[in-house]
Amino acid sequence: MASVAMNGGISADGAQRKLDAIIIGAGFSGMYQLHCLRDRLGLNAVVLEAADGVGGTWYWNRYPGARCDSESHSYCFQFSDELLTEWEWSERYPGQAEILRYMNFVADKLDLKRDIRFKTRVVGARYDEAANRWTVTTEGGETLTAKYLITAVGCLSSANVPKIPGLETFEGDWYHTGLWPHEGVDFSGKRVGQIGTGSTGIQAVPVIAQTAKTLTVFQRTANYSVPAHNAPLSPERKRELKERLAETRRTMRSTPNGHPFVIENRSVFDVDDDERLRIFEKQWEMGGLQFRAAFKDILLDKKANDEAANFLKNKIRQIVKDPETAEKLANIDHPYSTKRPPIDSFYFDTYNKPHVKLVDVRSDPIEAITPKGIRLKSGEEHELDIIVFATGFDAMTGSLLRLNITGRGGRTLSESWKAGPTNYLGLQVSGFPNLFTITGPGSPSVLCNMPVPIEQHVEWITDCIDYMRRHDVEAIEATPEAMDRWVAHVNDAANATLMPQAGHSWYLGANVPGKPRVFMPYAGGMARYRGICDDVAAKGYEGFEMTRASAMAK
Ligand code: N01
Repeated sequence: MASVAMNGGISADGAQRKLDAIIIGAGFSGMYQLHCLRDRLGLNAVVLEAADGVGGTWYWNRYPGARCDSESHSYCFQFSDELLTEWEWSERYPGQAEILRYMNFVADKLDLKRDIRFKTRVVGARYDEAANRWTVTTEGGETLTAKYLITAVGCLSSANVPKIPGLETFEGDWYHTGLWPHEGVDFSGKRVGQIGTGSTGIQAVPVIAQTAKTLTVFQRTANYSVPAHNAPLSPERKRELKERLAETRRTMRSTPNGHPFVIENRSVFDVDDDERLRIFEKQWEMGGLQFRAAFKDILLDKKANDEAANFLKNKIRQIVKDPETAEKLANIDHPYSTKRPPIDSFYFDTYNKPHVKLVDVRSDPIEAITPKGIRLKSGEEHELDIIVFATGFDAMTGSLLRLNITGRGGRTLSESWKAGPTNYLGLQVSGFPNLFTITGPGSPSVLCNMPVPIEQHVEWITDCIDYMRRHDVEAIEATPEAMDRWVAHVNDAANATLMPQAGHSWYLGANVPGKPRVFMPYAGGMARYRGICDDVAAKGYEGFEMTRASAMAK
């Protein structure tokens, strides 16, 4: 053990200790990666985190209604029975504040915070070929160096505020859901406008409507949603979940999306119309993301998808009383679940409130933000006191590119990814030795219940570094050929589904003007992906070039 107290890579006397690994980000990924490298492998590792606390996405996303769409018993670390048994969730779906408490519980339990440097934003990382080390620069101008650089920056952490002319002239207040003020926002007596109806916007609308004087929702793309049916967990349910920990873990590891439910082994047209309706009704009553698990072909066959889509559109028409508003909400242009499917708590019902209004900005786009509010192309102006941007993220690549990473030969990651992200297994990019990207593009990540791919990635990276140390390997780097094969496989996996048909989804990068259109996550399923990664490791890290110490010295 070190004799001087360490804090985030700096010893008490201010000197920097020689680091083996720098991890960027203290969300689920960074916390577990630190635990694995430090406590399992005995490495000197530090986490650099921009925020002043752990939590990652749950630290920043404090918007009204922020809640996880994965069920609480599955939205947590599975690697430790102790953590699983000691922690108790209160609701079916965990709210933001409870998740943050959970993450602090884990960080304290594993004594992680002493090796996390908070309020330390990384602004650059450069690979030094001669030294085989990464030099990381922080916003405060410090530099730290380490052999391994591991990004744990999340897939949805680079907020996307659309460049609408006139925002700077707005006399009211505006907020992005992903950068929400910690002290909260008081909507009472205010005329609120919300742009965006993705998973976030759909969660925020019912809560903002509770206190706002008026709420105007600006909808560009209508969206499906299934009720979450969130509720406190009863003592019986809590007991049952504790008794079934091992079974839940097994299910989560065997399903394509890491959720604790299985996809039924039947097709939509295996059953007649009445039976299908009965099944959809049952799923609707059950609520949550498992709606899509009622049949195995909803994401594969357009006709099958139409059945689910029409059922959900009819639900909107039944819930929303004003037919014109109902039609705007049900006028959905993409197959169900080809964009991330939201779940909600009284989203559509909220439009029955007299002070809540829906504006279709597909037919009449937002032209400008004025000092008084939002003006549409037709000239119609909406006067507002507060604008909420629920406009999503520069997903999957945004948070990596803003780290300004430079690899071998001075080549930057943004140059390498000019035409879209390319890598091997979502984990490594050729030209960037010893850089690992947890849940990078090309990995299943966002198509899953996130803790599952995160744990798998972290464990794979840990095993890989352990292997390197035991085999005298100094550097690992994906080969260009392995990358090309993987990118082709990622494309094939996406094209085998209906997902690329949602042309404006953030899966394709289409929500950010100028971003290359590439289907980013791996749609082949988590269980299959895990098998591929295991196989690569079992074959001595096939597709990676390993440089031994003896070769380095030459
Ligand atoms: O972002 P989004 P999000 N003018 O990109 C609209 C995860 N999440 O923050 O579809 C007008 O999905 C945009 O319209 P369009 C989850 O993975 C998880 O809601 O581009 N509108 C869309 O309606 C989710 O998928 C949980 O036409 C504009 C909305 O803004 C991901 O986060 C909870 C616009 C953006 O939707 C992102 O969801 C919540 C413009 N200029 C979220 N620009 C969990 O449960 C954008 N829009 C863990």
